[in-house]
Amino acid sequence: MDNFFQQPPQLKNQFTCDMLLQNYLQWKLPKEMYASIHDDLLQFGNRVVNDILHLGEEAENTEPTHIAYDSWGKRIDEIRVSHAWKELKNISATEGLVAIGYERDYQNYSRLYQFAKLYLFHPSSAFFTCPLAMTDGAARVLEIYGEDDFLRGAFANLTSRDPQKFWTSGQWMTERRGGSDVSQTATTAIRKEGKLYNLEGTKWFTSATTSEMALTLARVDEVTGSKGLSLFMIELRDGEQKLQNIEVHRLKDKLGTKALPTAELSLHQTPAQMVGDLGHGVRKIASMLNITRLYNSITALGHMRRCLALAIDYAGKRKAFGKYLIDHPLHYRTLCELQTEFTGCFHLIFFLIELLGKSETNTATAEEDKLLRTLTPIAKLYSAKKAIAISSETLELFGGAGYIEDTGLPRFLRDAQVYSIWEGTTNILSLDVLRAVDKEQSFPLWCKWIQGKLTTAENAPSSISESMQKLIKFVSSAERETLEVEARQLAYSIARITMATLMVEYAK
Ligand code: MFK
Ligand code: FAD
Repeated sequence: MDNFFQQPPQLKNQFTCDMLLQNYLQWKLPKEMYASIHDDLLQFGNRVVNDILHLGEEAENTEPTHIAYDSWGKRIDEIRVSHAWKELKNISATEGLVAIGYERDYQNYSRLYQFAKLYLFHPSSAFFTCPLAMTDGAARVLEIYGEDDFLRGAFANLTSRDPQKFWTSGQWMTERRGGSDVSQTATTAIRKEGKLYNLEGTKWFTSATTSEMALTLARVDEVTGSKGLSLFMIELRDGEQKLQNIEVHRLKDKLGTKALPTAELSLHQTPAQMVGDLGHGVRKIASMLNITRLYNSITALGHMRRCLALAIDYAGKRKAFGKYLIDHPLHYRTLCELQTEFTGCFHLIFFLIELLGKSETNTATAEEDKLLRTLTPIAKLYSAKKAIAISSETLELFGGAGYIEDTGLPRFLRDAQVYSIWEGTTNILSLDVLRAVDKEQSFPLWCKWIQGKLTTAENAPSSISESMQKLIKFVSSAERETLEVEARQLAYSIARITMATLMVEYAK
């Protein structure tokens, strides 16, 4: 009888074994700040492979359920989630996963610290980062537009470290008529008094429906299109924790993100408060979108890193043809190529987080604000596609085991597919790049910025400048219609040139 059993891949402290993260933070952060957050990251890197990982697995194995009626036939629309999912919420509060970004103890560097933790947290969290993304986005909207005590109170809840006070938020934009084309929103708002309204309509995808609040869009009058939409805040439950005039139809049966409840629901004269003035709801909710799109990027990045960490560990344990996989040049090269793709995304995403921190503390230049606006959809769309590709490739690096459910590996592939769909599909974000380029005149500015970096770097390969020249030639001569058809390729090219330039700068 064959008594051979393969050693499974193992995860070590995710902070200490991530040299790129450590070196990057040491490079970017003031010395005393790095020293001050080091122990927290060390401790958190350990938690994400111990208690948090176990909670994430428990949450995945205990899917949320929708209880429409109680035993006596009364409509209750309760959404039951696992103990583990609730515990992940408490941990998110105490670890400051949203709070760090708003306490701003480290001024413009606070976002780098917060997102480093999110990057570590995500692949163990069963997508608890989804409610955190929407919570952070809602906090940013309320920080900008929350002009009264009620909205300021909600902001305090969203950014609290106290599990008893901590709220999460939903982001209800998608309706049956359109998720990309939000201008087709059919939900209406009838004014009661002042800024208080009742909403009537159906929302087709609402994730994290156990959240305490949501931001949503509705139409107050007959003005069509997206400019006629206003932004509203709904407090979902009353004092007895019952949904306030909200009917849940069902939970979606999804390819992945199994622990995350995503519901279809209707609003029936649901009380809501207008956020900001009447109209221009899309412009206002864009502040949320730009945050959630950066969350999408950092979570896709954490996802890629976890796949690679497992595949690299396994390559040092599995033998074939007389030696470890890692010692086979072709297997090693495959890993190196994936690691390079990941490293490029790492630099692009962390660069944008640095800019976000500067922008929110009013220390960014006008040029940096425009770069942040233009590169955010690019980072989201590019990292989403890379997360899918790297999940697929790393599964293959485990051979047959990568296809077998109880190894936990197939989940990476199922989950990865969502990054390119929610928070704006690849094509919609490619068109958003054109929107930003038009509005901010940011293409020449980006070219100048890249050229400035390449001039100061002696080690820059000439291929980056050559790609730039080709792109400049194309953009300056293309008709508008051509630019739209090529928007995806344009976004990919900008992503690749930016990543290569940032990597050259880092290697200096
Ligand atoms: C785990 C991590 C991730 C967690 C995920 C959480 C769960 C998933 C939740 C969701 O999926 S929520 C739903 C997400 N939905 C989308 O992302 C919608 C995708 N569609 C778009 O983004 C469309 O491009 C858009 C709805 C914005 C098109 O709307 P419009 O109104 O037809 O566009 P228009 O007229 O160009 O823009 C209106 C205004 O908004 C303009 O400003 P002005 O009024 O000043 O001219 C635009 O410049 C502005 N705007 C649009 N996008 C912007 C923006 N401003 C800043 N940043 C942006 N990204
Ligand atoms: P459509 O808009 O119908 O798009 C279909 C296809 O057409 C896409 O490939 C798109 O790229 C393409 N397309 C559309 N317009 C154009 C164009 N002009 N040019 C080129 N191509 C175009 N939404 C929320 O509001 N809140 C949530 O909490 C939420 N949670 C979600 C959770 C999950 C797991 C998923 C999968 C989705 C969730 N969504 C949520 C919905 C998500 O944001 C939408 O599905 C997404 O924005 C796309 O909208 P749609 O499904 O209506 O597709």
